[in-house]
Amino acid sequence: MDFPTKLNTHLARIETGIDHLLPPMAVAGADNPAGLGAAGPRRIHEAMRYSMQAGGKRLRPVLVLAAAELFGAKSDALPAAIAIECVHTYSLIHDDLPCMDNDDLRRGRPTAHKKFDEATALLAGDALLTHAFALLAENYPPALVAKAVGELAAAAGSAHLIGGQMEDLLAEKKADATAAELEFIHLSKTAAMIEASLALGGFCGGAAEKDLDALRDAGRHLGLAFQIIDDILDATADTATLGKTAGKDAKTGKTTFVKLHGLDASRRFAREHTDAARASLDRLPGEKTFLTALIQNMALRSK
Ligand code: GRG
Repeated sequence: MDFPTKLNTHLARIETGIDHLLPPMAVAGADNPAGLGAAGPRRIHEAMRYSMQAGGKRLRPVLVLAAAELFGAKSDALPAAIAIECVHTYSLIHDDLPCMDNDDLRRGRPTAHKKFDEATALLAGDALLTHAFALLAENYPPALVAKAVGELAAAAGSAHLIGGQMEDLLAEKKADATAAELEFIHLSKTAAMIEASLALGGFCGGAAEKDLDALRDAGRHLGLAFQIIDDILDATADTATLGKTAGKDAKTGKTTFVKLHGLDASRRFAREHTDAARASLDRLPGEKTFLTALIQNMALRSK
């Protein structure tokens, strides 16, 4: 199967998975104005679905499915793929809130707090984070649950995603963030979740420890390349293409790869990390054509 066909197959599975694996929306009627019932409270489920079903590249869930396939996917990787997309989407909803990045546009749509209100957006993010762990707990055997929950909790917790976001917010307030500080932020905020996506796929596939190491290395390099390219696109692409506000980093004076190193060096760093990610994949068994092409595709992306 060629790359676009395979990618579209994964994407279609992910969209169906999101629809089936998120809490359903109860139908509100005259005798049930809040939409309470078997499906539960309507507004919070609507807000969770609004942000999850707004599109997005679905990089993290595709990585879960593709990594699991490398090893023959002993367990269905779809719930794990949706779980990581839930955590990713929660982080975007919270990042867009007025107390953080205060953004109006995400995935080409009004952000969750603009569409609903701040409290609903906060709760939708909380609910997606919680739901991710329920998906893992409910869909896998105990030994896999323990590994997957530990992996996702570590990537999303205070040492990585949340810690990276905290340091990012602190760095915004000072003009002289260093290259080392910036790399820590990118490793924590961006690369950890991408690394965890490949590791979760590896768990579902039953990967050996040495193969998990190679997957993690590939994820870390892909994550760094991905974030550097995100910085480059923020500086060079337009809002309509990105589906989120472009040029924000320069406007807020934020320290980014582009600000610290310039565009040419940033492009070189992105290429080096992309190459390193591909080299890590080469250490793995199995059919790696799709994952290799995905990494290349991310390096060339325009949004
Ligand atoms: C609020 C806990 C908390 C964390 C927020 C994800 C995040 C941390 C902030 C969003 C802003 C940002 C630049 C994050 C770096 C990671 C990144 C590039 C996220 C966007 O991921 P994409 O491009 O988004 O994969 P889509 O919408 O395509 O899924």
